[in-house]
Amino acid sequence: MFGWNGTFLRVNLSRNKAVAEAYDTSFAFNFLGGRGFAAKILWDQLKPGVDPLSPENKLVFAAGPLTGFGFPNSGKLVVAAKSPLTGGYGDGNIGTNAAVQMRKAGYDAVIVEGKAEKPIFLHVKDKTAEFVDAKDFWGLTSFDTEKMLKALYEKSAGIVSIGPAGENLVKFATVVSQEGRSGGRPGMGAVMGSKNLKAVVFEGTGVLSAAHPNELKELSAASYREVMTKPNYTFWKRQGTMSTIEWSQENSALPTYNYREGVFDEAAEIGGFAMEKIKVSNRGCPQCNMTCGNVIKDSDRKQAELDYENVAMLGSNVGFGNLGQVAALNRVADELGLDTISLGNVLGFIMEASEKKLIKEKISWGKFKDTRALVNDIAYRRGLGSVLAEGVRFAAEKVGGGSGDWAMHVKGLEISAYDCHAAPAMALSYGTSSIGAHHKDAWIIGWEVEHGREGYGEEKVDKLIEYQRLRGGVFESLVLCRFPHAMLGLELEWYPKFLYAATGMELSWATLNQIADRTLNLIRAFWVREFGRNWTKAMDVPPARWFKEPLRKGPLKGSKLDSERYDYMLRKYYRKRGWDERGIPKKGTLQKLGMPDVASQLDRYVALSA
Ligand code: PTT
Ligand code: SF4
Repeated sequence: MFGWNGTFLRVNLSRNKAVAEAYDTSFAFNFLGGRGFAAKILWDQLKPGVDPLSPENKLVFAAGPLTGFGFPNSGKLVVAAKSPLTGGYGDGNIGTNAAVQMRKAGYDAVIVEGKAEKPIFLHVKDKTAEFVDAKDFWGLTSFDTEKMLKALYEKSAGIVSIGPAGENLVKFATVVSQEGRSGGRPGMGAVMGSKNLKAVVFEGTGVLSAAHPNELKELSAASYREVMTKPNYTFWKRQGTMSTIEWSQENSALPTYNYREGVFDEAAEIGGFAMEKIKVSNRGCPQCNMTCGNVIKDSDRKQAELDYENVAMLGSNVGFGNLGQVAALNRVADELGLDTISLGNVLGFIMEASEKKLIKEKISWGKFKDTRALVNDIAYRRGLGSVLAEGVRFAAEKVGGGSGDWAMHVKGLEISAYDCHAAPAMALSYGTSSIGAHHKDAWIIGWEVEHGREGYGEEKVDKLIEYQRLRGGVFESLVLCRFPHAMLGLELEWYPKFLYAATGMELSWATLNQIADRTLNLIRAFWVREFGRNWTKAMDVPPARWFKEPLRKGPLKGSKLDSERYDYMLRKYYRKRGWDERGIPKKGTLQKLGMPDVASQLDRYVALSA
């Protein structure tokens, strides 16, 4: 095989054993890499119903067939497992040199199973894997862990680690790398913590083998140049994702006060232009010339990085109009290894609960010291922090008083930073995303704002499916950052050329889309297998707040979602996907995608429709 190494590393922490395993070409051709590999491994190798925080869960680090070849924006790694937050399939996509080093060490994926007897870190160097005592690391922040490991190994080593939140099994703990890349929103950091695995250090000295090395070199150089010619390139380097604050404000989509509103009075103070005034440098993932991490000095005079989601969730959604303070909360979350999106949600939720006097504690909007203390309490599971550490769905069950209506999640994963009172297609995107409410599979709100917000028609469903295939399927399985295409308009025709140069395979977009559908259907099958008879269509519906409480401010004042029309759109979506009225893939759909084995297994759990 060219492009793919054809090898996984299986690491059993209970037995201190690491074994290289070859996989066959059909696995590679059917699932590509990244999310595709992770979904297939978890489907095949996890017993249904395992406790996500038990040794039986498996944590998968998976790269793609282009990782390590030096194509634009290819320094990313998928980290996946059964999620302790949702109980379904979970993954995230981190920019990290660990991806490149893992591939150069000879592995396309590492499957971690079991549980170490005491805290360790794993050192993978080419063909060797070492299990190293991590007692001096346990308790450290992710930043300090990486610094200490950097001092022990080569500068080029790629490192992923967890902070105290992962150690303490906070359900939305992430895996962190390079002081500011953080991924695995649905608790991938907690799964790592449950295995007593503090960090993984990858060092690879191998050379990846490409089908057409000369063409690959030329393509790589040409595509980096092409990215730089795009009209929005200079502005992107100035603001990265931060200009979305102004965009969301203009379009009443900026989550504000726990998604009660879509506009924030102090949006200008936390927007892209305000950020530019205090920006000190750019930071980003490896192999990228778009470096979109905006580094500023935060209110503690420490360096922190700002992206849109973080600022919206720790800014407007919790009532903060001071960018330095937002950045400090963001940095603390990175150090502790907490997902900022879920964090902004649980904080917004508890501030609203306090305002409504549903809890005895006084936790007010926009109070920096109190909020920072609460963030630490979450990571260390102290007092109220321990309740919030379980996620917003659990917190609402505890708080009661009808708070479930404004616990902003889908399937247990907290909603990312787009208010959907007036965005039905985006609401459906959250409703049907592979991991719970996240925007990575389909950021359709941009298209929706351009083409009309009010409709619930078929064209929105078609567009959503197109986006999910491209982003949630192809980009997640190639494990390439979607931003060159999605934000700067790098043409899609580049990608099959990259694949041809690396693997020698000529894959059309029709084939890539079919691979995407296979992966997305397998993920849906995973969810259904986990929930069995408890699986319901209601799991694809966003929270009641967007249906019941209209926006009270801004240009779209009075807007809310219509539940009957949402249901109509959801049913259309199911039909187009080849799923039945419960949202479960039909037997024929799975068979057509080459997965008759999945169909017969799933049939035993929920009786599939033909
Ligand atoms: C992603 C999610 C996002 S999406 C953001 S900001 W965004 C938040 N970032 C966090 C952070 O930072 N620290 C923290 N403690 N928690 C955080 N939670 C949130 O996590 C990320 C970029 C961004 S910035 C986006 S949109 C794009 N996402 C991609 C994706 O999902 N797939 C893909 N193929 N390409 C992507 N490119 C962009 O990558 P998750 P990162 Mg993150 C500090 O990981 O779990 O997928 O959640 O990975 O390296 O930081 O890059 O406005
Ligand atoms: Fe990473 Fe941003 Fe570059 Fe994408 S554009 S690879 S998120 S730095």
